Amino acid sequence: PPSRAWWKESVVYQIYPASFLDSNGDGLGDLPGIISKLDYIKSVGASAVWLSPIFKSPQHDMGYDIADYRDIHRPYGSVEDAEALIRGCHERGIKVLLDLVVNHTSNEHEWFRESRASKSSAKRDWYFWRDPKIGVDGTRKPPNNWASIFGGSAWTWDEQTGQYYLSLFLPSQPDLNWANEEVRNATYADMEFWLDKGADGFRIDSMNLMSKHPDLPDAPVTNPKSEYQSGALYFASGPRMHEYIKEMRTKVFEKYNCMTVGELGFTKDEDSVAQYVAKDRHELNMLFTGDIVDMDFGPNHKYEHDSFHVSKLRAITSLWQNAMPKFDGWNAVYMDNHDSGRSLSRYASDLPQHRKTAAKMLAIYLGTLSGTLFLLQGQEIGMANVPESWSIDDYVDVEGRNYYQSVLERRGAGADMTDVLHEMRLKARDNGRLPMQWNTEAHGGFTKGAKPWMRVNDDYMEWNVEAQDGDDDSVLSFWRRVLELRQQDKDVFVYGKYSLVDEYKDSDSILAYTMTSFDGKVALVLLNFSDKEKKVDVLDFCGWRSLLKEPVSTIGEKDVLLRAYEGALYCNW
Ligand code: ISL
Repeated sequence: PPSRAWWKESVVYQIYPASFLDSNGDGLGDLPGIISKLDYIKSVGASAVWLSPIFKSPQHDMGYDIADYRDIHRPYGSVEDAEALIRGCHERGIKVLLDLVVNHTSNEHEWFRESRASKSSAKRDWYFWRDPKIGVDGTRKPPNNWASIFGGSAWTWDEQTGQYYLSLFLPSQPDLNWANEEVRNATYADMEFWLDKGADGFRIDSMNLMSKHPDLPDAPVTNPKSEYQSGALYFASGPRMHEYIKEMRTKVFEKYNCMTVGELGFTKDEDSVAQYVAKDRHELNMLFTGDIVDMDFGPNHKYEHDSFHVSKLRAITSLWQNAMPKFDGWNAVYMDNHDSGRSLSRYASDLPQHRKTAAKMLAIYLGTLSGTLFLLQGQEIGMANVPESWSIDDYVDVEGRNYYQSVLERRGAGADMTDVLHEMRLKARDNGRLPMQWNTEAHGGFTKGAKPWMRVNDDYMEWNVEAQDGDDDSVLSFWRRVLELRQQDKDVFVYGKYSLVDEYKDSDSILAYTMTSFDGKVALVLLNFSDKEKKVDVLDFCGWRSLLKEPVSTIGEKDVLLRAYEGALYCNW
């Protein structure tokens, strides 16, 4: 039998607080709004929630720029509201994961204010301060050539003390210096503050960026078109990374029965991943590897064009499903989060004729894989990306807008930007952050106020929770059934052994695999990732039973007919 744990069996529902439900009409979601929907979340089949940052923040990056780890962003509520939320979850058997953003703080955090005050500040070393370089022409240059992940240099000039500070994301998100022991201990204390209030664990933001190469060397030129280069080689999974995680684990995690999931950008290979999650490493429970969300990112940049292909998904799925058992690691199974477009619109289809079928197919894919399952709010009702008709003014996220602006500057005012908007329509972070569509009232019932903080998707009249709740054929009802099956047969799905169906391992449209429990139960998963009807030969599986109502054709004959973007799930028990 597998080694079981509550955090392995959890279905985690990601809440994007700004966009979940506005209870007071100010246009922004809030904690009381979330509290009022806990029964709904439970009814979907979730057993945990992950809250994107709710802490005090000037919101230059939607709360991923924290000014006080022990206080709540006022428009979301108070510390008491957060406590009530945790209580409300626990009463329903729902665990609570908070977003731990400690690679950087906001520039409005007290630590940074002190650090910035003078070169001799006791907290100067809490961040990365460096003298400028002087160019051949005598001009001031950043200390190295690293690019910020959000565009421009990764260094911000500070006039007052005549030095630059490192900010891998926005200038308002200075990187903390984890090599400084005081920084680490202060952070641990803030973590315990929330664990003591009952939080059950953390999603750790940008986790592998916390150890930088001590010399901060220039990065090799990989993008000759750009003045600044990706410094990932020197700031991702750096030399002391594992030392920090082990320390965090002994000093904090082990004192609580808590769950940890690290966000792992840039690092994608099996050996490096094993170092974070192999059981005998005693580091983290699981990771979000970025590969599943960047299958259609361009070679140099997210918003450059590349196409999704089922072979990529098959390779990534097989890689992690097969890898984890080798070192007794654990998968985080997911496709969507707040940093990209929705998988339905990017990897399947949100066209009216396919949308419902495709959303159900993705539910089968996610719901049958081994690991801890993460859903993004709205995924359970088949929410889709913004429509093609939205203009740049409808997008609010800084990443996409910065990119658009940089291309516009390069091309010149008035240039045709259709191609850029098209890529944003697929991949912009706004897509994952759209307000929840609850019903057919104004703004999808997300807010009773006049103006939501960001535009609600145009399709809410048709695609909303209320319309799907009692409809047996809806995406929501389908997700509920899939999650029920997953719970009923954990040994097949959560803990099962994955194996590709040989005949389809090179197919350009079908992803087919089996999941097998330690005691011989087998489930067969067939997924059609093409917009054509496909006949799938299942001779070896004849006589098996369908676990779901769909597809219409049965497995009694030699072939199963899958409609465009249709999935099927069979079992031998
Ligand atoms: O969003 C990305 C690509 O579009 C990623 O590169 C992302 O920036 C990276 O995975 C880190 O993301 C996390 O930290 C950021 C924050 O903006 C993201 O929302 C968060 O998920 C800085 O805190």
